[in-house]
Amino acid sequence: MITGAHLLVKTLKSLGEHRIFGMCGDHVNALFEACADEEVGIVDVRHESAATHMADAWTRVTGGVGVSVVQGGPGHTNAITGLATAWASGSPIVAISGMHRWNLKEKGCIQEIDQLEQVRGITKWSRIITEPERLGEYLALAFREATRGRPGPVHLTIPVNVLEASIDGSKIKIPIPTEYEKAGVKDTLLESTLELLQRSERPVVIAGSGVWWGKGCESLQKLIEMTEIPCFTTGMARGAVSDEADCGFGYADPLVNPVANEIRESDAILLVGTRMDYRLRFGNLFSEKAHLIHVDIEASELGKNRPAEISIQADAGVFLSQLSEAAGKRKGWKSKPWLERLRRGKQSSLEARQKLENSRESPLHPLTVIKEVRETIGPEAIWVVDIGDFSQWSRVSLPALKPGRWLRPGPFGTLGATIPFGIAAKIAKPDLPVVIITGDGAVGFHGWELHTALRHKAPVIVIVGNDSGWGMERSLQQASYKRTVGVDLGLVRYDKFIENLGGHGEHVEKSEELKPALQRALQSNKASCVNVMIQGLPSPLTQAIATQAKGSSEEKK
Ligand SMILES: Cc1ncc(C[n+]2csc(CCOP(=O)(O)OP(=O)(O)O)c2C)c(N)n1
Ligand SMILES: [Mg+2]
Repeated sequence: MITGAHLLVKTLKSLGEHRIFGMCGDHVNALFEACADEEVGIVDVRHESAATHMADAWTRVTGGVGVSVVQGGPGHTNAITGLATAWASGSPIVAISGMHRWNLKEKGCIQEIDQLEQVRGITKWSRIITEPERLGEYLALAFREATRGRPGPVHLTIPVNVLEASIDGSKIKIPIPTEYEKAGVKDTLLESTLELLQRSERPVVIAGSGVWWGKGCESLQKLIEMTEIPCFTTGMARGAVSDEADCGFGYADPLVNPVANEIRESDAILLVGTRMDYRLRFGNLFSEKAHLIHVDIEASELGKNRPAEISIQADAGVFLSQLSEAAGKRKGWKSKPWLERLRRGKQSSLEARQKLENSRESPLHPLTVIKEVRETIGPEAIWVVDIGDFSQWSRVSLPALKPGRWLRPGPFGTLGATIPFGIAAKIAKPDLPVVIITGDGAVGFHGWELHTALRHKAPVIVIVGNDSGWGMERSLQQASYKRTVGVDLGLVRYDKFIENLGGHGEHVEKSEELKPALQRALQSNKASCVNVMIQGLPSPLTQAIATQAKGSSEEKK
């Protein structure tokens, strides 16, 4: 005889996951017990939203499926922001919430809420499991639903009596993962795509998260090296082609990457694995005359906001593998004068920011901080970059060099998600430095998870750009209303906060203090916080938004 919880955990292992992110609670304690018996690791957090954020980052970094486990009722509602963040980014996670005993349903017991109703708009699929014998079957279904088609979060609510129930384990088959072949694209579509790109004078490729989820990064690199078509990246495809590669031109966003202004001049654009949403200005980032080829796993995304000339419903990885092979059979690829023009643009934007990067002012210019961090930590780092202005400056000057090493909260714009993101990334990749770039406002959301980082020996380095306030909103308020309200935080020593928890703290006011402080933080091998006093300057992105109409906050990323 085994418990329902044991069946669930045995299935989890069979599906390839050996770790969960969560918080204890009487609804899920049986599940924690089963994890201990089955040697499944538990990253126990200080707030349930951190559990879903960690599951999200785990998924992004490992390519697996992150699993969170939380108490029903308030544990469940606390986890929702992490779920919504994963939903907007298309991260496949399985979020499990406990629940009171099933036979108390609708009697008015403590922590009762319609949990499925709460997550309906932010999950691909959600179920309550009431039969303990079916727990394994439902977990396997949840994994499938999370990963098939466009990936995304799914949810399971499990009443405590179902987890605690005794069942005859010998009668139950533990599910195993299902491997399947993904459908390919017709040769004629590949040929017309290549024809269009080869005929054009100013082609570009814009790669988005679908390339990462579809495991298409290598094929993309091959395609770009062979064809010498300039490539821009966004979302989880950052680094799929290095920003420093000959044909890699960085962020597909002119507000953080001046070379991306050239995208408007392109006459043929291959959009692969990315939606035509606000990041691509709903399709207005391109000239009206440009020929568009749009490839997405979700047919409903094709033609949304702007019709493409060729629309292909396909997994980005399958498509790129076929396309790079077909491109290799074609003769006549040669670099176009356009490529040189973009290279000059890349060089001049590097030069344009050098003066600020080398400034010795105090408080420090954000670009000075980022340059020092970039050079001291080195090219192997996983960068985890938040939402506020200090983070937006980092988007300008931190290059993405390898796939899977650049994490952001994504289109939900969840300020503060980066601390749980970074901790999960460090647990997933303990040999790589993980650096969290965040603001003094953002650090307040999940700062207590640094305690989790310390307990779980995940030595992340948190760089707090401290401008004593909610800087981005301060600048936007000033621009729109000519005064500021509710944006000042005063000086808080976040380095002392982490020291109090047992971690390593550094406080930096002058540029020459920064490098040694970063080195000490690295060497401490503990979760650390470098509190750097910076000038609260609007980033180029915020400057651009400030010149637009009030409330255009959808531009913020
Ligand atoms: C959860 C959440 N709350 C509020 C916001 C709105 N918001 C965006 S940037 C910002 C200010 C960030 O301040 P800080 O983290 O100190 O960074 P700074 O801009 O000062 O560098 C706020 C409040 C948001 N994006 N997400
Ligand atoms: Mg701030």
